[in-house]
Amino acid sequence: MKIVDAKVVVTSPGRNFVTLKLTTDEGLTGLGDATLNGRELAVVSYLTDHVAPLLIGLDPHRIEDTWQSLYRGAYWRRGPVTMAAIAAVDVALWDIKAKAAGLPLYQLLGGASRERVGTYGHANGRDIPELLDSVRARLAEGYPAVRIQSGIPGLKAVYGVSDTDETGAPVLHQQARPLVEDWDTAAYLRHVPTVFEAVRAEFGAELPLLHDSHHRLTPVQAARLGKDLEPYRPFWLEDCTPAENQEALRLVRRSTTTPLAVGEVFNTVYDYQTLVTEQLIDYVRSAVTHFGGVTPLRKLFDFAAQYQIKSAIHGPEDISPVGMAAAVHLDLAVHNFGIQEYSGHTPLTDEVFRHAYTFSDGHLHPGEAPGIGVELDEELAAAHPYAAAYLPVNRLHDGTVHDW
Ligand code: CS2
Ligand code: MG
Repeated sequence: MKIVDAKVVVTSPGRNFVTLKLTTDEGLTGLGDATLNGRELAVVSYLTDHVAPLLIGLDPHRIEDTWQSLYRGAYWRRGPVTMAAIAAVDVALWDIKAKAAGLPLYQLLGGASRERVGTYGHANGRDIPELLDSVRARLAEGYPAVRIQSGIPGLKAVYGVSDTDETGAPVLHQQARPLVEDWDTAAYLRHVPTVFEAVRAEFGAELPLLHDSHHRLTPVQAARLGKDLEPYRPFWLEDCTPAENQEALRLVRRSTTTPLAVGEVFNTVYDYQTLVTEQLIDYVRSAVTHFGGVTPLRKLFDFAAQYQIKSAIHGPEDISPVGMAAAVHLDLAVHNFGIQEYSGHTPLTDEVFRHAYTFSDGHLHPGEAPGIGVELDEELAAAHPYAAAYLPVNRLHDGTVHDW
């Protein structure tokens, strides 16, 4: 079998998605997600101008060899653009291989290790009453766990809250320049424990509660928050401090027993080496789409398993249904599964990307369709062209730019 066509489809059914479609001489097709929120066109060019021509004529069954050739052959390694492009090729090849076998992908990854995949949803509120209503809405949808993000008194626009739709998913800012949000760490550190206090008082001690600090704290501030939240037993505190400096988590780890989740912005195993081998975290967060695909992410989970660390694949609405489908196959198969983030997508997105995975009673299942189980409606995709969109940027009151 040989690859005869490699096509990049960019569509925006409510937000931008980049999809790679590979076609073989036997008529089999494979899809891969290459969406990098806010920098989509960089990956489009990487794929279109530098990778697609190299794929024509290759044997699609040689997934490992193709992955190694794209990673090592580029010379310039790692980084979100490179690894999103490689991920799209990897997932499309797994899609083809599984279709050729007539099996759902998870069966090629060792088969099911569980009956279904547990998830968490996003609850957001500009204030605590609004957040409590959002938690109720997620519980009514069956989510067994909920991430809670709240507005901060004195701040106008805060991550995960300033622009969210009725499902709690952040609304895309289709604009020529990034929206500027404001930040005050001291106000945040004072407020978050009161948020947990209110949610625990309303929903009790057992509901798994997650929170995302979104890279905004120093290590000692993260240690402070981890300790302050211990009475509320969080399921995890996510991205508590920028973790490119992996050693920064040592201070946090020795200061608190609050479980830590890190890694949605990480794209190779080297970003985790110290975090995993020193057991500085409890969950690895990379998505199939940003980590180079199923092939390397499975290896990361096996590496993490040696240190009793679990998976928690990144799953907001800017991971396309193609990337989500690949994630759910991996979730069903790996032994050290932790939890799957799931925001869902707009109805139009689900029409563009018809998927076999299902979400019911707070759990996902990849379905039994051969491959990853996603069909792309290219005509409908073409009817919703790319629209420039940026992630917000964050500034302190004095105007200093801060992590968003
Ligand atoms: C967030 C993401 O889901 C999360 O944990 O960190 O929503 C993140 O803000 C977006 O994926 C950025 O594109
Ligand atoms: Mg996050």
